[in-house]
Amino acid sequence: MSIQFRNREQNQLTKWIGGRKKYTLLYKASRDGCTHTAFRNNCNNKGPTVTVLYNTDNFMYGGYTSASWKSIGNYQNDGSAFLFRFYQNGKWKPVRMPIVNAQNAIYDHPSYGPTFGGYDLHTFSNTVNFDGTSFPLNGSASFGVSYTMNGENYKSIANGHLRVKDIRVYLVEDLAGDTPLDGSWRKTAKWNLKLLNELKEKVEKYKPLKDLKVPQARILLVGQVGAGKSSFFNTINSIFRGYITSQACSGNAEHSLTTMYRMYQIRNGQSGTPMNFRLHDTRGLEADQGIDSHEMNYLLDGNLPDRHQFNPSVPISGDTAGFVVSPNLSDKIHCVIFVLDGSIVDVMPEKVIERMKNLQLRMNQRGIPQVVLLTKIDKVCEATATDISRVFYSPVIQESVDRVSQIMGLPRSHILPIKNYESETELNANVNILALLTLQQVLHFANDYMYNYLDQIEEGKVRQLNIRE
Ligand SMILES: Nc1nc2c(ncn2[C@@H]2O[C@H](COP(=O)(O)OP(=O)(O)O)[C@@H](O)[C@H]2O)c(=O)[nH]1
Ligand SMILES: [Mg+2]
Repeated sequence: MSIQFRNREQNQLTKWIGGRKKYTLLYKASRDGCTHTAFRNNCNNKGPTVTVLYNTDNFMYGGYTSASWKSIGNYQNDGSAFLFRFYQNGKWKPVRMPIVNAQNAIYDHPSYGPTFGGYDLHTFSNTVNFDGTSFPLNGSASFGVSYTMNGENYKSIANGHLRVKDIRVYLVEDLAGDTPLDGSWRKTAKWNLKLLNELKEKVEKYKPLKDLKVPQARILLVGQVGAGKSSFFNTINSIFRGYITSQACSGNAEHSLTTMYRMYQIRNGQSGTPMNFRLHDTRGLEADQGIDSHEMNYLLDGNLPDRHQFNPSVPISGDTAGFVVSPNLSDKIHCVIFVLDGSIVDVMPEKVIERMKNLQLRMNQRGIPQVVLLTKIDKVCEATATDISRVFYSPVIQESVDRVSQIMGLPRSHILPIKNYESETELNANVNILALLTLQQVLHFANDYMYNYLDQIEEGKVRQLNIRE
């Protein structure tokens, strides 16, 4: 038995859970570290998850919960939770152990790893170091407290110890809701001029939450040079201008064409007044240069001014020209868009992925929602190139979306395929619809972040502290 989570295991789980399911890796101890912070940063507030332990004697087992991990410091109720075993001594021996005391389905403590029941299975607390061959987990297993064991015990499930090669947590999502009957893999309203006008109007009327006195949602674009960050701004800008513009320089260049931080406004076509969101265009992110976590902290917290000149040889500090010393919520980033070139996601360098993961950590620490803009889909699927409205019917694009969702550990609904204007001289209704669907989605996520912030204010929990590492 190798360390994996393939069709056999996935199909078995789906049978136990019911319906049609899709699994996305959120957390991997061997990659992210066996620490409560890594687990919490990657898995809190994501939805139903399955935790899988790979023990050193080739026992593979774990637990499923439909409750979202949240660090509430208490038990969570979940009548559909269960523990399970896939392999015993490397042999396929699937067994499911259902919850009996639903009140105590999981114990959701901020300094704990995944913990099921009245400590039926407590994986670890705080930090466990890799000892060269395994993670000797510091949790405990009192199987049979909140779950029925169906004749199984600690020995038959885990060989009586908690030494594991890895712990993985996967997001469990519904496939059915995402697969409309007409053959498309993502449901949208019918694409026509009515939809286009409705979308435009919604974006024009968009307002961030009133109570927070945030005049504009701030959306940060992050990605490799040439991924299409500047082109996305140009595309949105063109839609509202009513003709193709290229205000933000775009093009192919070895290094980043964008060396200046720009907080682009988009003006409402009719009145010419700026709309209530800004797209922040940054310099590129490369394997060994470009935007790093240090810079990212300042970007996310709103410390850097519009037109800040990125200078790799001078690290950002309080002395940086125009440095915003005490930014408030309206200066901060409310949603991040990772821009990935859809035509090369298969060959994205490992180092770039690693860097993005690092940046994600900064965003997760702040609870900032993230989406992926998958650009250049016209280069991925010919049918879509000739008719952009085919995008959600294209199996190739669906596959790319799945893969990126795995790589980034984000739900598939956060992966948004797009075609930017690049060589066109005239607007196209379907290109506009897709771009506006995407923008609308992003604005929803920005609002989610602000709602969360509002909740925290009401609970008196907002710490004015900026997170720095
Ligand atoms: N075919 C195609 N080309 C695109 C698309 N988006 C951007 N491009 C091209 O990709 C190149 C890099 O885009 P740019 O916006 O400058 O990338 P940035 O470095 O992320 O700002 C330009 O030549 C664009 O015309 C797209 O959706 N389809
Ligand atoms: Mg650019």
